[in-house]
Amino acid sequence: MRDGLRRSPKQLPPWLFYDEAGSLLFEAITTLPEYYLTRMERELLSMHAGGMIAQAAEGHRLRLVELGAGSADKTRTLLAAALAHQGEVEYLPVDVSASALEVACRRIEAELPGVTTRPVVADYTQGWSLPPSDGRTDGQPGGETDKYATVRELLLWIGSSIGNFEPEAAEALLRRINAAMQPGYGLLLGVDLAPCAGGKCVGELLAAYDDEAGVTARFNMNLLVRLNRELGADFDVDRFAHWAEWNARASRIEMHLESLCEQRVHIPGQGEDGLTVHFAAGERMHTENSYKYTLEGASALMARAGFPVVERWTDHGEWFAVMLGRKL
Ligand code: AVI
Repeated sequence: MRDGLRRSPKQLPPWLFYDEAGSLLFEAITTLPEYYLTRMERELLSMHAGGMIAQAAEGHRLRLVELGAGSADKTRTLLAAALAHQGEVEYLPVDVSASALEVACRRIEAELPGVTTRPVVADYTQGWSLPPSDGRTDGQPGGETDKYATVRELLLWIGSSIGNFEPEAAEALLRRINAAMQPGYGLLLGVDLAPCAGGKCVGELLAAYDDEAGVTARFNMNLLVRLNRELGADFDVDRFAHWAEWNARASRIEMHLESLCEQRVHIPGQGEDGLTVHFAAGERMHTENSYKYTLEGASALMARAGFPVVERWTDHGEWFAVMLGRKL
């Protein structure tokens, strides 16, 4: 954070958004009329869950691993389809928040008997290790009553979370994951698509990041509230404003916090850590990128990371896509 505030232009890392208040605000964002991403992805998952699971399984038993599972709300349709496919399902949600995982797992096990949850508390950008499969290790028969000979993993990275990574970082992460996977394992990726003729327009995209009710603005400003509370900084939140813009060249939505006047902010700390930051009037501090891909761009990225696309599902206007890749 201090490093980012010393840079020009200033920037803060987007993972800072997700303290308790920020996570609640994000949940609220996902229900906004303008934030089509969650709604469209949920629709695609519920319409095609059976096909997604069948394509990923190719006649094998699946175990589902989800990166950044959070409340795992949209995952339930996939889990239900996996239950229909194989009777029992192992589900391994990976998330930094132990409490979010606990709530999600309890709810899933209550609602979907036959699903065994095995939460993995980890920051998935830093690597993680999965517990071995539940008595049905890779390549081993699952027992006399098991009609599936082997277990395959399907990695879920949904919610357009890939968009918050620099494309090179996303590719590097997927490559690392791919290296630890067996041939035949799958990746199901949720991708928000770039504006295009016949698809969403820039105005519709921007509205998703600058909603009427101001929830995204509160989400963005919560960064300052958090720095005040946790580091004793003295940001005056009334002197900053939420700013969202479409960067067509980089194909990303950028969120910023704009200083409404010339001001100084102090962040206390020992020695070098203490910091007084000067903001010019109108100066913007960059807080988040949300990259939007073309279908071709997303397919190419997946292929470069070792997951050539075997099928993709989109809405008629191609606003959002869910893509299935498979390690060869
Ligand atoms: C979590 N992530 C996919 C969201 C997005 O759309 O990039 C975060 C977000 N930022 C503002 N609104 C939602």
